[in-house]
Amino acid sequence: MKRILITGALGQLGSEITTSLRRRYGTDNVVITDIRDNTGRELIESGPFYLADCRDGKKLTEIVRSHRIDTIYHLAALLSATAEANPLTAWDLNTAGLLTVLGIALEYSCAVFTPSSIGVFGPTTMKNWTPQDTLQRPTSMYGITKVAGELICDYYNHRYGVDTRGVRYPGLISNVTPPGGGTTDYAVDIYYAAVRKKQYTCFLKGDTYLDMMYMPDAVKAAIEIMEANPEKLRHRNAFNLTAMSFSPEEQAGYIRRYLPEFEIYYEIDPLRQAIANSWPNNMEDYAARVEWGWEPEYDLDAMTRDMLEVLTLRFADETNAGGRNHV
Ligand code: NAD
Ligand code: AKB
Repeated sequence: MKRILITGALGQLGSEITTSLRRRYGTDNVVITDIRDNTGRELIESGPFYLADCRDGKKLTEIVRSHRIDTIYHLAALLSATAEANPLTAWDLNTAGLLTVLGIALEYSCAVFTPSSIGVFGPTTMKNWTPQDTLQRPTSMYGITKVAGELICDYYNHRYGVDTRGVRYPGLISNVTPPGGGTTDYAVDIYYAAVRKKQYTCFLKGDTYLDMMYMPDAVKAAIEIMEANPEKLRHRNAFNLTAMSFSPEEQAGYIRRYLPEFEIYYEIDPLRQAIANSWPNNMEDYAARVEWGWEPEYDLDAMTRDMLEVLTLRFADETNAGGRNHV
């Protein structure tokens, strides 16, 4: 049975990974941490939780030792839009946090999952069917920290034998915890606005294509890659991973299949548009499929149907505050 530590556990990804991992490995075997405790009350109260900055090596070491942790899901990071507004904070958190975790993993023989992102690519990368191994010259601070993260994780693997693994997630869409300041946040917000107001004003242009994934698939990937046979993993940090690619206009079209009166408007945010323009339209994820059997379950239609169903139920009765868990 794995004994897991999660950093940044109350965020968009962490909150749903926590629920799934606790169901799979037992609540007491999944210790969660975050720098804040003003949200996620249910998660905090349902099992071991510590307030901890992921750069605080002493505190994390105490937790790893006392809970005999063997696997770390390191999720604490600043996302692309927030990172661009605070570049030096982002550099510090995204790189120093990871180095702290890797140092502890080396000392206590832990495996480490670190999510990378489509943000590792830049304007000189091939935009369509972006390959696994290709040019990575990102122009955003987020992307720079994520490329550094991929490289340092590989380094700890080949130099010290630490079992590091990671995926390049696309934009993640969910209905449990709101997104934390990324360029792809519009693809989540649009469903909430569609259900509550029947209209949405998008900050990206209507023809901006980006890779996306529904949260149940993202959680499945995080679990499957950490359970994969290590001998088969040639690309440890990190695997291209996608489930679908669409533009805001296309997503609005799918929403109209279920809510015909839905309208989309545009008010472009130049900062987030510039970041989106530098990312791939769509990636290929062949290496993940071959090396550990990756296969997504949700496409745009299935995700749209599920998001609208869950949110319609939730907002029909505002007292039903929790989200639905999928995995
Ligand atoms: P998020 O912003 O929703 O959550 C991050 C969490 O980290 C927050 O709960 C925050 O309080 C916590 N945190 C911030 N500073 C911290 C610190 N110093 N110490 C400990 N915790 C701290 O982000 P997310 O969407 O859950 O992303 C998780 C990981 O997945 C990140 O590495 C991100 O780059 C990656 N990722 C996310 C997406 C996406 O669309 N959500 C896509 C690609 C990659
Ligand atoms: C962001 O937009 O910053 C994230 C990501 C794709 O890494 N959602």
